[in-house]
Amino acid sequence: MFESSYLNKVYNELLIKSKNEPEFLQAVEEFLKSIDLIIQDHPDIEKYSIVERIVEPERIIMFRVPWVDDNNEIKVNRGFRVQFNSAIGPYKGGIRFDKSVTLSIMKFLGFEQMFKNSLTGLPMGGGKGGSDFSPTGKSDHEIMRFCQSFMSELYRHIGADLDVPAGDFGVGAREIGYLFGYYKKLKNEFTGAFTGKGLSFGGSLVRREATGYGVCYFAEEILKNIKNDSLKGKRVIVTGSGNVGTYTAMKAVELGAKVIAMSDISGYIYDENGVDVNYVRDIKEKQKKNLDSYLMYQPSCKFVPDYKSVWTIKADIIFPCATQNELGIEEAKKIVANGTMMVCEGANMPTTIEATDYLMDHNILFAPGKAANAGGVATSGLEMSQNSMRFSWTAAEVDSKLHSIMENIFETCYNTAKKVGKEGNLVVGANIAGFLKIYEAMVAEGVI
Ligand code: NDP
Ligand code: 2IT
Repeated sequence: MFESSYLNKVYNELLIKSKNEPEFLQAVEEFLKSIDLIIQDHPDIEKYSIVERIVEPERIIMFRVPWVDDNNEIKVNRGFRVQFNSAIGPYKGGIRFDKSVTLSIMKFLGFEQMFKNSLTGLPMGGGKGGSDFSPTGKSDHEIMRFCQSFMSELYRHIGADLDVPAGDFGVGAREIGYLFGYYKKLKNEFTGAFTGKGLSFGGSLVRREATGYGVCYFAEEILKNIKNDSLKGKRVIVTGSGNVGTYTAMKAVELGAKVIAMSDISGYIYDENGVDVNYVRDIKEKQKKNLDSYLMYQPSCKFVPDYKSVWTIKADIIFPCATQNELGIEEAKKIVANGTMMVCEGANMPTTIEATDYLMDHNILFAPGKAANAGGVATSGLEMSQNSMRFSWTAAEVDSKLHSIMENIFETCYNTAKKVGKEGNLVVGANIAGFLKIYEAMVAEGVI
């Protein structure tokens, strides 16, 4: 599979050890395809068994999360925290609540997070956590009781200098409030052991918007540097209307693009005149409804109750911001046939390996999530700095730091790809650049 016999050996062993972890194996395979290009020039990678070590999480915590629902019935979920790698800083990464959560999904997310965090240039290691609990349809009290039970175990494994969780799919402001509140009570101290906090208790301005804003800043860098172009006037599709999708859509509009379609689990809305992205945010954040309710606001818009068919719409740029593997080979073929210019990932690993190769083979500009969506965790890093300093930056200050971090990530990925003879291949650039810093730290820190 790989040119390097060392990588083949390590990956074949992992195939056996992690045979029930398809998402994790997918993330590792995609990463190793890039590392294959530099392995000959870096004999220390094999000498120090870096790949064997980097694919093995430093620690995995799995725990029971019992809670009582509104009917007084006892429910049990499974909780996870994967502390993947702390070579360059404390473990850092979000918490996901969704019924699909498995150890494989936690490990793939923790693995990706490690390289993403390295790319930000900030001192953060990689981790991820979550539970197979779905907040959808639960009352506020049920969610609070669940979060408290989850934290009653997790609190002993996290801390401002140890492991700093944040939100992810299914974990937004409400959940973070309940999780942080209980952490604070159990530890009996107020420290920045969580990011994405509310503004009244240590959160950073622009953290809520940061992932989506960063996705657009990254897309702008690609267009500017590779095509001498910009988002202005581009017709855009955004999949997923959660935290990442909503703020990607809002920033895209601010930068002059027209968002013609957005999706959620209930289906997609399509309007050639442009979707009112502020109203979509209102539906999802305040009304907590499905996108079909957009029709009441704008009856001329089209609603299709099948999120999968959103890929048939013709657009210049697609931002997949929903979930892993939402864009497979069939979707990629439609995207190419539609003459799309760029796919810029807002979600983590939304594109399968086959689809990624197909898109890039057909000259579609492709931005991998671990680079394009790094603005969220980068701003989490800025929140950690502000908490340590007991100080807050203004929105303009945070936004400008976020903007320059995204510019730097683009430049790093672009230059790294060029150096290994793959100019324009940002997947290779992101994987290699993210890895090299961790590798150097792992060699320096010894066999641990
Ligand atoms: P949210 O829970 O806020 O939103 C997820 C959205 O996706 C919801 O609108 C949901 O619909 C929708 N959805 C779920 N599955 C599908 C699907 N197959 N097709 C279309 N829509 C779908 O999550 P986030 O926005 O936080 O996360 C989205 C992705 O971005 C994840 O991959 C996450 O790991 C990644 N990410 C998140 C970051 C963050 O800071 N939050 C940072 C970097 C990456 P409905 O509303 O109907 O449930
Ligand atoms: O995937 C991600 O980068 C996130 N969910 C954000 C992590 C963070 O710690 O802010």
